[in-house]
Amino acid sequence: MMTTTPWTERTVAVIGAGRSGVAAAELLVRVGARVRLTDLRPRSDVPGCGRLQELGVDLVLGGHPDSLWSKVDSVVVSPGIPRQAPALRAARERGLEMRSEIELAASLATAPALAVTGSNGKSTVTSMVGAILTEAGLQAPVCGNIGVPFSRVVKEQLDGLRTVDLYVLELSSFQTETLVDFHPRWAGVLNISPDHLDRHGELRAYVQAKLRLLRNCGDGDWVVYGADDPLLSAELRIGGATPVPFSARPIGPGPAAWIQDDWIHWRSPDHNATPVMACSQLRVLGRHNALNAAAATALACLAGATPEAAAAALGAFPGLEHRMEHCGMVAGVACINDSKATNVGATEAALSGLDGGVWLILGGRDKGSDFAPLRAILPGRVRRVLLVGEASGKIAAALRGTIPLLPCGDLERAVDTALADASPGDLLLLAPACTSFDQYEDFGQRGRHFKALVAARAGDRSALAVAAPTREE
Ligand code: UMA
Ligand code: ADP
Repeated sequence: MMTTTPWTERTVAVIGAGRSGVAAAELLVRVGARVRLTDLRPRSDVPGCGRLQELGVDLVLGGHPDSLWSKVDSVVVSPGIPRQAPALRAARERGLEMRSEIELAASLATAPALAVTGSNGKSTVTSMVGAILTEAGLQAPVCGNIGVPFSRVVKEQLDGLRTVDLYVLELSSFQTETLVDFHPRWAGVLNISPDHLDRHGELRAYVQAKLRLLRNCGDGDWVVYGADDPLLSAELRIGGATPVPFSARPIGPGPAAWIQDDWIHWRSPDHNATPVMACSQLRVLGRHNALNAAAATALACLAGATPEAAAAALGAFPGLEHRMEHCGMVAGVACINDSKATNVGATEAALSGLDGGVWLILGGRDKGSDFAPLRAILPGRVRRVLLVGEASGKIAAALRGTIPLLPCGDLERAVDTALADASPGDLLLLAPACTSFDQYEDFGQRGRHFKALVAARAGDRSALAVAAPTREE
């Protein structure tokens, strides 16, 4: 049965036919809107066109012609489209109401939302929260930036294919920067370190974009935040919501999660402090992941889980692919795939938990980052930096004079160079502080390539004969 919604009978232009745009178009059809879906990409590059047309979606592909706007009432925008894009400028000039895909889904959602943002750890924490809430017996689909569009989950709910107690959303800065009415009952802001400056321009705009998540939070809402992050603590404005810090040290007196003597602790809003689990029981690697587990415990317990459910789910949580993923040993050298470390903060976190003997692969496509902060963390931990991809020159300029830098060009040469000289007990770490888009489709493809290179070399040092690249210094 079709219920009338604010979108019913309206003509809506959906900009971008990627995952979000397609899910938004399908949701809009479901609630009785007339949908025009447009993308710069030609029809041959947009999968599923036949199905969309069968649903009645009008496709305008290969560009955004003026005819696109005829009779349009509202516009729904995909997160990957920057504010300055000509299509959005054209919509603004016509005075059209614009909403993000997240706002569209939220306007039709029927359960409360728990939303997580931050520069690093979002996917890990949202997945942990989802696992804890599932353990606690709640229907809590994990969606958003993690890869499953919010609109798809809301449509499945309207179709009667799933029930939802609460949505667990990962939101990127591309998704928070355009929020208007979205109102999470539980918000998590994990940390803020520079990222996506190629899109947001300056750090201030990036920070403001992230903190927009909290604009509608007030009485009765909860804001879980990383209390050890100086930038976040300085900029955070919580208003009437209840602040719930998480920290690597005991913190209080109100509700909080913290780590003490290598245990995760939780103090509930009614002042019950509980030791939840030992960090050594976590399967994920690194101190940052223990903090992620503390943040997830706070969010999930506020949303209805028990500390026991948190301990059970976190003790079984295997970690996500491409995040500090132990992917094999080659002649005593442990290989770790952290391909998702696409900014400097993530690389720092990866290194901060390691003591020494690291062969670090850095590089790829630069996002307007300052690599100089890595200078402080390399000495004593990293033996050699192996440089790959477009950003090699910029990184070399930023790190020169710290430790030896070896320009390798691509991942295969970097892996072989490291494994040829590394000693048993050393560690080969792909945590590149850059995106993969110069050489790969995405971080997943880069991580899988790294794992394949490691697997092919496991146990076979004779296969490592490579010409050593020129030493940078
Ligand atoms: N396009 C136009 N006109 C323009 C500009 C772009 O038509 O002027 C088109 C592009 O050709 C593309 C579409 O618009 O087809 C934009 O799609 P999109 O980039 O918004 O990508 P989606 O496939 O919809 O995926 C998005 C998120 N992508 C981005 O934010 C870049 C996915 O996050 C998310 O999983 C998905 O929605 C579901 O919610 C990915 C990501 O890389 C994982 N996120 C960034 C990150 O994590 O760092 C922010
Ligand atoms: P996001 O979804 O925010 O990109 P992920 O969980 O996918 O976060 O992790 C992205 C990268 O950040 C990985 O390299 C991971 O090892 C690293 N990371 C995870 N949690 C943290 C954290 N709390 N602080 C810093 N880096 C982190």
